[in-house]
Parts: sequence; structure tokens; C-alpha cells
Amino acid sequence: MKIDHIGVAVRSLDEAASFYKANLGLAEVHREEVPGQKVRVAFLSDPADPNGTAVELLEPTSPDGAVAKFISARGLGLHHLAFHAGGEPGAVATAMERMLKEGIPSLEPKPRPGARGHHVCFFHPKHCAGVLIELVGGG
Ligand code: CMX
Repeated sequence: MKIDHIGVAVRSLDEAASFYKANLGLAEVHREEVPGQKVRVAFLSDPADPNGTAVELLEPTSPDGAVAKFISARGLGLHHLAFHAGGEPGAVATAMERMLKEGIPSLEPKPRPGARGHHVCFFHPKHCAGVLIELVGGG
């Protein structure tokens, strides 16, 4: 699967986005709050390749959210890798089933709404060589 985006835990979307824009030439393509995940997110990508792999900046909105806990325990920085499971309805659920058959259970029983109107699910780093993995696409 293609890498859809790379999640980065930050304290301030504005500060981190400025860094990527000024120094690495990325452009912000989307920003929203995802209440279910207790984060505000900004997506940045190469203006010459807007559908290419994005950087997703994740700013916690509550101290009991996954990203706030990650920052307390491990500090700022790389948080997850997100793979594109396909845009068609059921794509994420199908990929979840395939991984479950290989003995990799997802953290959620079924895909849930994520940023940019996509469906998402996550896999614990303990099953994924130490990296939190997200599948993103059609639910
Ligand atoms: N990458 C690598 N390791 C991680 C991690 C991450 N992102 N988050 C936690 N860990 C490690 C911890 O350091 C800890 O390691 P040790 O056992 O070696 O100390 C271990 O995982 C803890 O695991 P846990 O006790 O099961 O659970 P936590 O309370 O730390 O939660 C996790 C971890 C992955 C279950 C939780 O963060 C989660 O459910 N994540 C999925 C949802 C999410 O991350 N949402 C935010 C992104 C939203 C978006 O992209 O829009």
C-alpha cells in the first residue's frame, strides 16, 4: 500500500507548519479538528504533487487523548505511518480483515471516521515492529 501520510505529534500546528512551509517547501492543504481523536490536524504536501504523501501534524486538544499521552511519554515527533487502503467503500474494512487473518488485530472493531472525511483504523505498535500503523480510505 502507498503511504498516505506520516503523522507527527506537535505542540503547536502553527509553529510546526511554519517550519515545513519555510524550510521544506510544503504547502498546507487541509486543517480540521477531529473531536473523536482529541486532536487538531494540519496536512501539508508538496505543491507540485498535492496527492502525494502528506505530513499530518497532530496537536492535542485534551490531556487524555492519544497524542497528548504520546507526547508526555515519548516526546514530540514521529507518531504514526498511514497507508492508503483504497478509496472504494469497504476498503479499510477489507484490509482490516486481511490483517486479522495474519494475526494482527486492529485497535477498533470497525473503521471509524477520521480526518478529511476518510475512514481509519489503527494497529498497535506492539504488532507492527514498534510503529503505530493507520489504514485510511473508504470505510
Ligand atoms: N508509536 C510507537 N509506540 C507507541 C506509540 C506510538 N505512536 N504510542 C504509544 N506507544 C508505546 C508506548 O510508549 C508504550 O511502550 P512501552 O510498553 O514500551 O512503554 C506502549 O506503546 C503503551 O501501549 P498501551 O499501554 O497499550 O497504550 P497507550 O495508552 O500508550 O496508547 C495506543 C497507545 C497506540 C493504543 C493509542 O495511542 C491509540 O489507541 N492510538 C490510536 C489512535 C490515535 O493515535 N489517534 C491519534 C491520531 C489521530 C489522527 O491521525 O487523526
